[in-house]
Amino acid sequence: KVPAVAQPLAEEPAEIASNIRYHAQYSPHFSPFKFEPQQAYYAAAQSIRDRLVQQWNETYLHYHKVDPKQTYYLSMEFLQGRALTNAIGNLDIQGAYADALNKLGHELEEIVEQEKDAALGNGGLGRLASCFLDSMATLNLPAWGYGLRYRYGLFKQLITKAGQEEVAEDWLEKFSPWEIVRHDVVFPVRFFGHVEVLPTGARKWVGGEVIKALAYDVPIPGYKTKNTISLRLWEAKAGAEDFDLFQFNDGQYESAAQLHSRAQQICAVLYPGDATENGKLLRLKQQFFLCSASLQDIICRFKERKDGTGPRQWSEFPSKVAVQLNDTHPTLAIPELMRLLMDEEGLGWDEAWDVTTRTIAYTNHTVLPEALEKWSQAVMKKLLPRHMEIIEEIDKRFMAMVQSTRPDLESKISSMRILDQNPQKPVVRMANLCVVSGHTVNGVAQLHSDILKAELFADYVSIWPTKFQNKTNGITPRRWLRFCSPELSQIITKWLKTDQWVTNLDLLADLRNFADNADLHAEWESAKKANKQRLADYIFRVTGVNIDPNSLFDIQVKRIHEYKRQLLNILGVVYRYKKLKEMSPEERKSTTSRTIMIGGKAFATYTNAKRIVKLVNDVGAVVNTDPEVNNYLKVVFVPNYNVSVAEMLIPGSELSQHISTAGMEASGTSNMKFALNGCLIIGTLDGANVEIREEIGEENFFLFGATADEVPRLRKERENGLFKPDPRFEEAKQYIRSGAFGSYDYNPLLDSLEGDSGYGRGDYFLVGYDFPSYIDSQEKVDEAYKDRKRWIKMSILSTAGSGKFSSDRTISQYAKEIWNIEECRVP
Ligand code: DL6
Repeated sequence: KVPAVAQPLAEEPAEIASNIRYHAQYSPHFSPFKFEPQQAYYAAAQSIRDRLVQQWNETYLHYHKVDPKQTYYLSMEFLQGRALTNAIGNLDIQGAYADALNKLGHELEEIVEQEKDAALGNGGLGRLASCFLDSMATLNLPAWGYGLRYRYGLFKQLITKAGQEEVAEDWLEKFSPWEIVRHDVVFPVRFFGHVEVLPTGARKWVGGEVIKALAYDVPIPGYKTKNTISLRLWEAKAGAEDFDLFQFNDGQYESAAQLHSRAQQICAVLYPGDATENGKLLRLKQQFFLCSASLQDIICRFKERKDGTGPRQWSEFPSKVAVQLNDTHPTLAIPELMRLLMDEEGLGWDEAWDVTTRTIAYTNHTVLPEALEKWSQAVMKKLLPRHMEIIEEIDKRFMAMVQSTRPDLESKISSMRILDQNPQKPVVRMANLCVVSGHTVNGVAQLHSDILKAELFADYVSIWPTKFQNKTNGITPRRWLRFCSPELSQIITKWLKTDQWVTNLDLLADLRNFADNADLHAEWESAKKANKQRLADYIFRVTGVNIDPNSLFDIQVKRIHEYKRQLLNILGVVYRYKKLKEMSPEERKSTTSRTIMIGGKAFATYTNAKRIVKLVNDVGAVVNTDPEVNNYLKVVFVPNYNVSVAEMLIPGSELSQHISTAGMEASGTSNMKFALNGCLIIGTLDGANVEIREEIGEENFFLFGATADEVPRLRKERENGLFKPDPRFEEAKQYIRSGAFGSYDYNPLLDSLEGDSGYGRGDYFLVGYDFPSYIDSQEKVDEAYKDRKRWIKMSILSTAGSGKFSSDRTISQYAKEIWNIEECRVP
């Protein structure tokens, strides 16, 4: 029995203001005598949360009644960013809240800045999951996100003389007003222990340690719809019964609360360092914790929504439940679902396998070998003995199936197996487990999906040709245009005579009709200017560097990785700087002034990535203080890149760099955000760049570099000493080696472009090979920028061609082609 819900909520600014005041006064979090921006933020957020809770309740009551098939998106990462602007935007109450805050003596713009980013993810994969939630809600799809409530999310990046330093980012320092703890949603999750055979012959996992998973719901409102779905985050807890009062009173404080401290470790941080065995074990624990709690919850919901005709049949499960694994991180959902069905619900192997394989689908997000998860069989056996048995059985049955039906694959079996029996290091290959057990496997851009089928999963394709699909990634147009660039949005709405593009992004194509219109050009340029000025002010605030809003704003922001080639960018900058130095003052005046901004976090133990961060900072320190050139070139490292910083950078960008070695970036999604905001792209034929270029027109894309199918041959040639470097490449490296940017020893970093890159071969990422075409392409950028009319037209056409990259399109395809779910709109 659920009590009636809908209470009328304040609509008028005066009523909203009084509701905010109510929260400021009665909220237990702050003393009621202050109403500074921070208190105003928390009070406003709580007032907005009331609305979200109401919509959430209505949504779930409705789902309960209709009992549709639902999708559960399991992800170890959700990069949510800030919630306030998004919530009032989606609820369509932005104006009323701005006015209400005004009445209380505050500006909305200042209030939203008080919110800390919820950074429960690393980069593209986590942000994609968050964009997907926004689209699922907006499309009224019955869906849930499941993740972990990390105490500390992605680290905060400080830039010091030494380069990048990491400190814990305390997003829950005070509290998060966006989550609702559900004390009635708690599941036990077991670790370690052993397997017992019951008299019936059934197997049962017993003993070990049992930690509680407690649910926190973050409501996710759709855009201008009542549907509000949930991101359910699990926190690990131990109970009072696990606290040894006797030991505590005996002064043994630590051992008295051992399980409490072990529970705390599980959700302490996103990505614990996994260089040690302990670190690996903890990461595996996290993954299992997510899978087990989520599946128990899903099964509970499945059972509770019976139609009155008696208990549900398990064979119905796949027609009510779709589980999507976001990469291999939640792979343990497969053996856990098998275990729950067999050991807890009493199904036989065949029935459980049928249910599991019709329920689970897997998205691959990378072809990088080091990112394809493999877990030691020994660790798995120790932590999850029953799951290891199940995995062994899946492996055994898979082998038998291949041997009996496909003798031609005999020589491939050892690499296709789930268990890698290498005697030195026997591991479980998680991607193989997903491919064998999932009904669908998808890549995240056409090129990436083609590579998966042709290379990584080629042998499986011959067994299951229809299992493999492509779902090109997308981004939510709400956060990534409508809310982050209100100026440009207004212009688009004005010229298209509708704001329907916010939920039907294909409508942007009609902007092509006005691509030469001088009035649109003037408005477009003025919106861009305003965004550039806002960005320049921000850069000055966070770095102290003054940048010229009339210069070309050129941005590369993403995780720092050698395959993403920030090193190519900065070598290009060094080359540009050297050429500027060699020019006469008159010659310099005819160049295109540029401000190059690079931002991103390097994984804490990734040495070369950290050296790249340091190099960008060192180059900036020299260039920005060189009076000969600093009117023509500035180089800024944007610290602590996160979702909120992206929302500031992207609207103000004019050129963005997506320059990975072809074949290595699965998709990229920032390329879509930049293009949508009218920013031109310089890039390789990699990931979603390929499709972006097709959509916006090749004449509007600055292309360079080797193609994916050329890469293996070029690497071979390089290994065989057949590569002849361009003199400009040598010149740039030499300039750094000469100490032009300080005394830090960059030789090991530069040597990676020549000798051993750590991947066993020199310049594995082909920076040297692509350098000359990159420089040539950058010269074309400089020329194009001088022709304002041409540039603005290209910018408009970039936005006009971005319709395909809405996550609404991506999610509609998942819904139809993988999940088989339908809209379930709250009346
Ligand atoms: O699909 C989202 C995102 C892609 O856009 C990036 O190209 C890709 O690198 C990223 N993949 C990962 C995988 N990491 N692991 N494991 O983050 O996914």
